[in-house]
Amino acid sequence: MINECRSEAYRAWLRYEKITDQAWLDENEKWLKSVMSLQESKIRQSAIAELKHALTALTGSEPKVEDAESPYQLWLVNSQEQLVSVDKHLFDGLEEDGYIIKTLNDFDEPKILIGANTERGLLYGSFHFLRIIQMGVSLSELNSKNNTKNELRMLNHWDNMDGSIERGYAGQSIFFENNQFTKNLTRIKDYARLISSVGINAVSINNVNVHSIETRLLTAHFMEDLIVVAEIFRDYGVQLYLSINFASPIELGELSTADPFEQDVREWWQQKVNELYQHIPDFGGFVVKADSEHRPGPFTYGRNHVDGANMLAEALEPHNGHVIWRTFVYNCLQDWRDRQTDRAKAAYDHFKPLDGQFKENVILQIKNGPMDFQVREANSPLFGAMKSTNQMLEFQVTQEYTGQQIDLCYLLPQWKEILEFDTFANGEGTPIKHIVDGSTFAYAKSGITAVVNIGNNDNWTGHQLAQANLYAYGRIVWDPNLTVEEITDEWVRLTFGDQPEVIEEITWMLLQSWSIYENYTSPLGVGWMVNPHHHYGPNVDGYEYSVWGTYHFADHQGIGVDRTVKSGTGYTAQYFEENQKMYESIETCPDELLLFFHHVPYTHELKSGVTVIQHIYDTHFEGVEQAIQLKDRWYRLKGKIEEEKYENVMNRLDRQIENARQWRDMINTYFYRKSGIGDEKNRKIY
Ligand code: GCW
Repeated sequence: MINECRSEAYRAWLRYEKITDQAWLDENEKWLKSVMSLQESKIRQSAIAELKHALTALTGSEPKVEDAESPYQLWLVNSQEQLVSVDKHLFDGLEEDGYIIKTLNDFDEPKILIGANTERGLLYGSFHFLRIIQMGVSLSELNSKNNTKNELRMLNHWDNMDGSIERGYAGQSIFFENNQFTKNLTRIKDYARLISSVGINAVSINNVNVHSIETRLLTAHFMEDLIVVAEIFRDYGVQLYLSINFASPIELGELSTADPFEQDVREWWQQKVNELYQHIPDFGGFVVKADSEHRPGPFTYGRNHVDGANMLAEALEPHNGHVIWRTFVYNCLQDWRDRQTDRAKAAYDHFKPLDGQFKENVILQIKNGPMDFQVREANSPLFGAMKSTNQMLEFQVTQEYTGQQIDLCYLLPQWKEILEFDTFANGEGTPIKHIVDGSTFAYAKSGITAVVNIGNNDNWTGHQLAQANLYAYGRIVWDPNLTVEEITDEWVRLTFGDQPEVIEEITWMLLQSWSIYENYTSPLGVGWMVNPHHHYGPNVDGYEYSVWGTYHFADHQGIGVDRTVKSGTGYTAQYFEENQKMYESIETCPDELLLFFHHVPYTHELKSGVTVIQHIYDTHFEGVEQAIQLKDRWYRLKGKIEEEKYENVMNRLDRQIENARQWRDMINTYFYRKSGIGDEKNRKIY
């Protein structure tokens, strides 16, 4: 049963508004009255439940579900099934999760086929079919084959068992409260539906910072709960993973060491893993943050990442489980006086030399940038740098550094840029998307993951429009070749319906929002300048004299981090030659990353002809104007969209404008005072 009586906002992009286009219904409704399916797998039941629920809502009448042919049906067919009337060649070229949606016009009373090799494929095909309907496409000539590019399409939750969420901006955890699992399983099921509708097939449910209570997730104490949650996800084709504490054997009081070279320790993990798989045979594996930001790891015992990861991999291997080992490893106790240590270099320096030594079932999880999910930073040079080690990409959907779901910041354009970035790892034309989909170096397993942005707020994401980030993430990971425009258009229509003005305004707002946010925050790729700890709002020197390795080095003459080989930290050398050259020289380094790679005088002229200092002033004044424009645009939608959604966004836009003003004035004032150079346009600076 699918929850029907929830708010519009809760239903997100699965709201299935009644179709009012009578001409479309006259032509197509005949296919929406009967679903034929011969099998009864759990995943199939999820697909059928969705179709029933959605078609009822969309057309006003409930379709029959039948196991025999009748005119004009919707057919769900797995290629394994013996269904004589379907030509088996139609399935040619379909991969594991792929599906075909085709109008079978050689029948007198044509059918629509949703076909796949797996039950999961049928579920994805069903969700896609429902999207097609809502996009107003005629059903009479459908013919599309759709394979995903990424095997692993994952979400990481940073949820703690006390119910809090690290970097969560949409309420509390939907999994945990008071150091227990929640009793609200319906919400988890609705979440499983939501994410499987965009193709997500794996989730880790607890924070990568595994504290003491979460360490016990591996014990019998929580096994029953894990089994239940795994089952809810399984019915939607989603595999369950856990983040683990490398020091578990010690913290659970069972051993005195966690040294991966100790036989006791290895056996301990094997036994834990065996127990888990006894109860959850399709368990995905472990996500591991080790020797990173004070988390325990193999370094304590003089071992390295290979030793640590391979020990866990050995335990998981017999069960087809995976170790997802994070590369977010750097010195978080840096001396700010030391200008040679460069946090951006750390992941590459730690991991590149280990290429080829990890077991087949280890995947390195690499953040998109070498620093930490800034509004703009360079792409990690690790992508493609390890030919013989499985790699996956980590994005951040939760808006830690991009407005915390108070400010609007639609991240799809950023992700698209990153995925298309040419690494030159295998010559020209080796974009990051082709590294992490495994095609360039034939990785055994790879894909994309992201820190998710949901919590138990009624609308899931705090900011109504932040739902777009979750939707877009799933869709771009399914197929990185989709365009920003296509995905955005889908989300807007599914969530807000098809009034042209509504579509136009919201699309504009989403597509401008990343650049607006960048305009009023830290300039030209230098990053940070945020308030320490919570990371919202401006504080130019908040991290300047800290241990975190996150500096801008502004003085009275200039600003930026010199990461060149010639005169700086030498970071540029981590890229393949073409990119190395591009970033090394001020002439060819793209302006938007200028201060990430170079320290320049305020008077340095950008390619636009404007000086750095003037650019800072211009973008910060403009950013506030643009934030106000966002509000003006939204105001035009009053009365045209559902009240609760309207108010939610309006309220946040007011806070965004306030935040933007704060950024503008602090940044402009700071740099005016540092540089002594005034604004050419004489605007108000304090
Ligand atoms: O972005 C930083 C966050 C930490 C986070 C860490 C990580 C889970 O500020 O809150 O810890 O990265 O990715 O491990």
